[in-house]
Amino acid sequence: MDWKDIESYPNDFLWGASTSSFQIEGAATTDGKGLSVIDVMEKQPDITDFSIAADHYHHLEEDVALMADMGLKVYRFSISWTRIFPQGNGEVNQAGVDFYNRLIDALKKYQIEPLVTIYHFDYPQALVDQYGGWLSRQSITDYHRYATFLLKTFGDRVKYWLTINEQDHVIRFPSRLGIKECTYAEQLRLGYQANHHMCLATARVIQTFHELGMTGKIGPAVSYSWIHPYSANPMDVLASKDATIIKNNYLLDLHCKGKYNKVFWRYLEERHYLPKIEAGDMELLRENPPTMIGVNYYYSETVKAFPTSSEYPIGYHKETPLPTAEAGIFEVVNNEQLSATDWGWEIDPIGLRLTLRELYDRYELPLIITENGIGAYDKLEADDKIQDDYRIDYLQKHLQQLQLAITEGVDILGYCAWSFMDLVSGRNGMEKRYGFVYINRDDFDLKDLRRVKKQSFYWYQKVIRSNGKYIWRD
Ligand code: BGP
Repeated sequence: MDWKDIESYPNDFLWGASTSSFQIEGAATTDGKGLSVIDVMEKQPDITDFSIAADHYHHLEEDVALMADMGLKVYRFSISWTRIFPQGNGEVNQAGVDFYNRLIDALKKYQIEPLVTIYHFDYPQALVDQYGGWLSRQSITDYHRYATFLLKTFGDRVKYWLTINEQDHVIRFPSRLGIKECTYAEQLRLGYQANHHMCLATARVIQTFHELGMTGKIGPAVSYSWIHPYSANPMDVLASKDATIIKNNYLLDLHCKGKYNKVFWRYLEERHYLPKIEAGDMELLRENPPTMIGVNYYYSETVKAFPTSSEYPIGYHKETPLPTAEAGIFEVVNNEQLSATDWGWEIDPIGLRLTLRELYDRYELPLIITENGIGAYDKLEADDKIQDDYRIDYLQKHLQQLQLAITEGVDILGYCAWSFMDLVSGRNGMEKRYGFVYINRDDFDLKDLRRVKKQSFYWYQKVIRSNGKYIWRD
């Protein structure tokens, strides 16, 4: 497509960046905060835990001033459920409410729109202890109570809400679900039941959002990796279609269409993963779809057909947390056309555009990119410079494809890069950095936690100031 044909970013486009509470805040037990499943996770010997993270809890004003300096129009952050309700469903902890009031007020002072994730992995451990957390239907009531409290308390200043972050990841990581010691198949059976409860919990909160007369937008943040067929062999194409349903679309079909996709249902049935559905569940889902979809996109995947055999019967899968091979359906393979990050995530900006087009065609809801970025081993040079050209390159190419998707008619509200500042990676500690702002600490050496702007900070500042025009400069 020729430059003259590309539509500009809309004037009200929300240029932003993201974080999540447990990955930046630290202060894990400060001012009355209760324990989350993240706080009680078994410690990994070679990476840090989340107890201090970027110590944002004690750097709030400084961090928001940096956001303002960068020119952010929107900041996506999550609220720590156990700062608000330490026991998940008991008394309110006023100190937690005060902290988020300070954050939201500081953002508003600089005209930065808050985009709030209600729950991003850090589920209250007390609810797991009380009744098994998301595995029980009781979880729907408690999530609804917590979320309603947030809507009523912060809704005068917050327009944009994300209900649950990446629930497909929650169900696949035993620690995030609070499950210990069970087989992979049992984990998935329980996980799909939890998934059903999370969809119902989301629908109830969306219902309440409307009942309260809130005028902003609300929806889930889903992880989505575009899935290419390895070849033009129709078997590979079929594998990519099936993998797209089983890994991605099943969830948005539930949220947005209020139904279990047929291919997905058969998949669950054949493997004995079917969830228990009660009367009224599907109506609740159908009647309360989201009004926007948050999209977390980092990489694409490429799959081949994986026929069953006596060695690999139905039900066989590689025991990786995120599915990489399922007998009878698909197997993830390397894509020689693409380069990858140091952690093997294949970099595919066109995959982002394909994803946005697919989601908009299928669900016809406004989209917001809630995560997109590159994890890397950034190096702090002696003169306090961090030359992260690879990050600029990654973001630039993705933003170009995003603009092409807008040109092609996709309704995109905004773009939040992951992440505003360095944070503790979900699975790789401090060495895998994502931020525009460097946090001066390592896994086991806290140093001075100094904030240092990376090259990408200055680059993104120019992108925002030019409303996107700068992404076309070499
Ligand atoms: C998403 C999560 C984020 C973040 C990101 C990067 O799945 O929503 O919380 O962690 O992935 O992943 P990682 O930190 O494992 O590289």
